[in-house]
Amino acid sequence: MKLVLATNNRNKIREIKDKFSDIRGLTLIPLSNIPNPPEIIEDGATFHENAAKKALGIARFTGLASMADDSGLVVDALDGRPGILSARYGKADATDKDRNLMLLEELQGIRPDKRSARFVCVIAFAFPDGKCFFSAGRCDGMIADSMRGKHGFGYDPIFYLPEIGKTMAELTLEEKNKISHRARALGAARELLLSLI
Ligand code: ITT
Repeated sequence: MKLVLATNNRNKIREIKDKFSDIRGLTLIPLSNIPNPPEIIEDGATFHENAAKKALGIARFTGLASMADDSGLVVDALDGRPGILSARYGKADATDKDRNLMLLEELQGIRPDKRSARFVCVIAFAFPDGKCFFSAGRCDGMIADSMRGKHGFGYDPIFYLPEIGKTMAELTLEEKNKISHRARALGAARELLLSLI
């Protein structure tokens, strides 16, 4: 079975490949291998809506099954921000580091017990006929008071896991892929994939 990964985020692709590489009979096709894919506007109101838009848009365009990931960081003290806007939080030309520093600034003076946050990931599988299936995962933690760690991407350096005593960016890919929101969502998605192959 061929499955197009409807994402432009190379870090997501790495994590997905690491999780699915052992599935026999599954060929993962990165979006970069598809000539002139349509631009998908992520204007949905939820992670589910945006994941479905990305997966359906690419499934219809390629005529192949497609999988998309919509994910983000939900911070309780910020009423859920950045949430679905995680990739675009802050200034238009902001880097991951800029976004992390901005969040730390926004949470300055907030006590540790009020710094709870979670990563959320929704995976959508879509088919050219318009059928769409979802799986979701979350990972709970808190916002650290500084950036730590060199692995991962996005908000990993400021996402602290109290039970492990490290930020997500201090975990190797293998360690992150045991506990992350994406790993959990992919675990459920895997069952669906296996039933389709
Ligand atoms: P695609 O839409 O092409 O998949 P994207 O990066 O724009 O790529 P999203 O719209 O789903 O993806 O935004 C997800 C953002 O949430 C991502 O850019 C990070 O800032 C953050 N994020 C998601 N998962 C993360 C993770 O595992 N670690 C750190 N940050 C993460």
